[in-house]
Amino acid sequence: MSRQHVQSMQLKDGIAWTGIHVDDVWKRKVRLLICHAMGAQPGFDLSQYYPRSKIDIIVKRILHMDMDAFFAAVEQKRRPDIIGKPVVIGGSGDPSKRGVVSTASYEARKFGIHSAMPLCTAYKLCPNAVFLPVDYEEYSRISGIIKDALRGITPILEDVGIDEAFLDISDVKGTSEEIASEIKKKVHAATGLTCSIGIAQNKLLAKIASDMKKPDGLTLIDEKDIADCIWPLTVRKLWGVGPKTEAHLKVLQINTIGDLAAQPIEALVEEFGTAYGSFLHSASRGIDDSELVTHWEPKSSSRETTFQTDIDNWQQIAKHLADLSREVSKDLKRSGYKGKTVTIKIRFSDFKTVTRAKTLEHATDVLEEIRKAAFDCLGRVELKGKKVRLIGVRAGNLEKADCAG
Ligand code: TTP
Ligand code: MG
Repeated sequence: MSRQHVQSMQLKDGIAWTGIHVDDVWKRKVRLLICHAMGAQPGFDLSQYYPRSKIDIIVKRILHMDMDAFFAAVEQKRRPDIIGKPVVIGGSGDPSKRGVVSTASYEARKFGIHSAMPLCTAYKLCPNAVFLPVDYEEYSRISGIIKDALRGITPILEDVGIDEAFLDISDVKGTSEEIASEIKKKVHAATGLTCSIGIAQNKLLAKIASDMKKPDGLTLIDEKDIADCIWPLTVRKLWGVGPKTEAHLKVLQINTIGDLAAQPIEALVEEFGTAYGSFLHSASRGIDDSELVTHWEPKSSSRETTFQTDIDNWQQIAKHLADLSREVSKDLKRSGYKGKTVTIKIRFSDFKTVTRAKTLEHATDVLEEIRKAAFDCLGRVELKGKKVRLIGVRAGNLEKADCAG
């Protein structure tokens, strides 16, 4: 165990032990060793004696999953005629109009097209690409299916974005390769799409790893790989380093993660302050003790509908608004929350979107109150001569129902 960082740790019954950042091979050995020292029989549950959290400090195995060219892949899946073609998703899908690229299929990326590029630039690079509008509702639906499939592997999941998640697989049976293969199979069976996976001892390294062999990749990183695999990468690959920090570091002639790791902590603290300077110092060495965030208090509860055909009939609009209010009320009751602000969203056929909000005196989950507020809001939207593509209702400013008045 000569490579391991050793720190002293005292286990519950007084056996002196060494807390260690172990790689995959050592994980089982550490568990076995503890069990052996306790004279344990097969089937013995170590967690009865040592709190899970303490053992996890030693043996964490974190997996990061990120879908490949997500929005474009969803579109290619539902329109087989555009499989294998350069596909660009962004704005209203019309490159002669304003808007930026949300994502591009791997075929389109060969032309230099990437996220956040103006649609008109993408068109110049590849006029034959298929340009499509963003259908956020559909991507969210597929995202939900993917997260459900992942929860079948472990409930210890942090939902970090529409197409990515962290899973703590420390206690999942099987090798890292077996678990990754199981996830890829499940995601593909549920959606027909591919994903890339990174596995490491913490979130920071797992996130970098999942991006290393895209698409349909699997990368395992452990401590001994940091110098060879992580240090040559640009500082932007570190989660938490954005364009501003990148520019700041460039001025200091720090371009790679290795350049950053070579800096004394004092220099980074002086340049970036105590918190961020220390973060940069640890991150560049692959150190990250952050836990998975598996539960968030909801900020709002919302429902929306996109119509097959745009509508301009007030009766129809009113009916949908009433239905959505009913669903929001049900969702709130189910989750035990009440909302104080009701907001409606109307998207017209030209993709212009307006929102109107009403704040109530008390937080509520009562259908009549939500519906009345939604209709008050609708009365403040100019509908004349316009066709509606989408309607949404949201209850925000949430309070726990048992605390709300
Ligand atoms: P990413 O995972 O960053 O990109 P991606 O899934 O399209 O491609 P990759 O294979 O490299 O992971 O983002 C997920 C989705 O989020 C992406 O499909 C579209 C959306 N998105 C934007 O709308 N704007 C952006 O600037 C980025 C980066 C992503
Ligand atoms: Mg992705």
